[in-house]
Amino acid sequence: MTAFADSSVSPTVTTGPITGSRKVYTETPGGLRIPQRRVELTNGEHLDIYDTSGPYTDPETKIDVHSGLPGLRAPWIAAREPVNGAVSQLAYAKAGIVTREMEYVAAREGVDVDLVRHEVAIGRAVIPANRCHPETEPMIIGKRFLVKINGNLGNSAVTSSVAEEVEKMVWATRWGADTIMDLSTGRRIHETREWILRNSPVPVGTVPIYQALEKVDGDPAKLSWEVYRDTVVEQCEQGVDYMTVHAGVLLRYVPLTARRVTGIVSRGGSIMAAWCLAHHRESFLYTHFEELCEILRTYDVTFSLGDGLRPGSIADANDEAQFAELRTLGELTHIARAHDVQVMIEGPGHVPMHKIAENVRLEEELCGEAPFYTLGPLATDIAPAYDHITSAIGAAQIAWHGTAMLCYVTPKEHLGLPNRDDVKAGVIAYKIAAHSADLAKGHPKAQQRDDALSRARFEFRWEDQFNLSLDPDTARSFHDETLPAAPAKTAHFCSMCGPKFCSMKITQDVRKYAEEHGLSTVEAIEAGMREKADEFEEQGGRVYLPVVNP
Ligand code: IRN
Ligand code: FE2
Repeated sequence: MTAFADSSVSPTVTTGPITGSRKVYTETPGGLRIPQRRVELTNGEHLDIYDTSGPYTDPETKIDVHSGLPGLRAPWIAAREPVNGAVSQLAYAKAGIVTREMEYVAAREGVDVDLVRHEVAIGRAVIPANRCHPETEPMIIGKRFLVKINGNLGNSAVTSSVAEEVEKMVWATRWGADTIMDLSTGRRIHETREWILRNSPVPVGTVPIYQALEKVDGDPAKLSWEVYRDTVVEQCEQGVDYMTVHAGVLLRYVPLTARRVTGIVSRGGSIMAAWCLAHHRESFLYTHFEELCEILRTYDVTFSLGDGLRPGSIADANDEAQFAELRTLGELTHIARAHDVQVMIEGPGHVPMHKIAENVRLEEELCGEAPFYTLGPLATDIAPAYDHITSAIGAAQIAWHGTAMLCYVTPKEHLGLPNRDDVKAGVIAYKIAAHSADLAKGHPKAQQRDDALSRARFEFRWEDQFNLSLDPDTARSFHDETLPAAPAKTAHFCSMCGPKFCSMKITQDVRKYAEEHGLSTVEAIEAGMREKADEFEEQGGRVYLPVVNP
C-alpha cells in the first residue's frame, strides 16, 4: 500500500482486452517494449493499432489500484545527468541528446528518432513527462505526429467521488485518450489527483488555480502568488505532467470582453480577471512568470498556456480580446523556452468554420509554432446535448490545419458533469476528429486502418469490420439489433438495404460476372447493363409494375 491508498476509497476499474483485439508489445532494438493493440482478422492478416490503454487491457498484468502502476520510466530518469543545469526533454533535445522517452515515442509513432529530437528541440513538439510521474508510457504532442486527444475528468463540489474519477480515467484511456486532465474542484482534490496519477498510463494535466482557489475558500480576491506557488509545487511533486496557466489574462485586456455576447467563459480566466480587477494590479501569473518557469523546469512539467479569454460563443470568435491574449502567450512562450521549459498553447472554444484557419495561422506565427491545443472548437452554438458533435466538426478542421492536440468535449458540455458514458462518447467523437485530420495530413500509418476496415466491409467480413472500428461493441450491437443470427455475420448484406439492394453485393456480382466472361470491369458493367435493360424491356418496360396481389 502506498501513501495515497485510503481504505475508504475502493475504485473498481475496467480491465481486460477491448473486444476483438489483444495487447501486444513490440520490442525495439534498444530494448523498449512498445504497447499496441492487435486486431486479428478472419482472413489471416492482422493490424496493430496505437494504444493508450496501458496495462489495463493486458490480461498478463495484475492490476492493483492500491499500489498503482509500475514506474516504467524510473530507471531512465535515475540514470540521467542534468544538461546545462536542466533535466527537461527540451534541454536534452537542444543539447543533441536522445532520451529514452524520445526513442519510445519514435517507435510508437513509427518515425525516425531524429525527427522527434529535432521537433522537441525547436519547441514544435512536447513530451509531457514529469520526473515525479514515472508511471507514464511516453507520448509526443506536435503537428508532425499523430493528432492527440485529451479527456477532461474531475469532480465538482456538487457531484462525483474519487472512485468514479479513477474509473473515468481508465475508461477514457481505454477508448483512446492520449492524456487526461484532472479538473477537480470539489472535495479531496489532492487525494483524487494522487489516485489518478499513480494509476494513469498517460500524462496528466491540471489547472492549479482551481486548487489554489479552494485553499482561499473560493474567493478570487484572496488569491496570492504565494498560495499559487505552493499549490504548483505540491502538484509538481505529485507528478502532474502539464499545467494550464492563464498567464495571458492581463488587466488591460479585461475591458475588451465587456461587449462580448458571452464575456469570459474560461473558469481560470474569470478567476484571474476577478483578481486583477479586485486589486487593480497586473496578474501575479504574469509578473511571477519567470519564477514559475524555474519551478516547472526542475520537474520537467510542461506549460499549457491557458486561453482565459477564448471566445465562448460564435459571435465572439477571433475578437480583439482573444488575439490580444494570444500575443501575450507568444511572449511568454519565448521566456519559457529560454528556461528550457516545454510549452503548448491552448486555443478556442467556439469558432465558426470560416474563422478556424486564422486561429492556427496566428498561433503559429505568434507562439513560434508551439503545439496548439484546442478545446473543440464548436462550429455552432445551437446543439446543447450534442456538443461532442458540434465541437468534433471544428476539431477535425483545426487539427487538419495543424493543431496538435484536441481537448474533447462531451455531450454534457454546458449542461452538467460528464458521467462514464459521456466520457466514452467524447473520446470516440474526438478519435474520429483526430484520425480524420491524420488522414488528411497524410500521416503514413493513418490510412492503413481505413483500408483494412474498408476491405473488411466490402468483403462482408462483419467481425473484422466491427473489430477494426473505434467502438467494436457498439458497431456489433447495432448490427445485431436487426440481424442477430450467427449466419448474418457472413451474409452479403445488412438490414439497411436488405439482400437485393446492397451496393457492395451488386459491385461484387459485377466483378464476378466480368471474371466469368473474361471482361474488364468497365466492359462488364456495360454488358451487365445491357442484359438488365433487355430484361427490363422484356418485362414490359414499366417502372411501376401493376400490383398482382392487392
Ligand atoms: C484546452 C484548450 N483550451 C482550453 N482547454 C482546456 O480547458 C484546458 O486544457 C483545461 O482542461 C480546461 C481549462 O478550462 P478553463 O479554466 O480555461 O475554463
Ligand atoms: Fe462553451
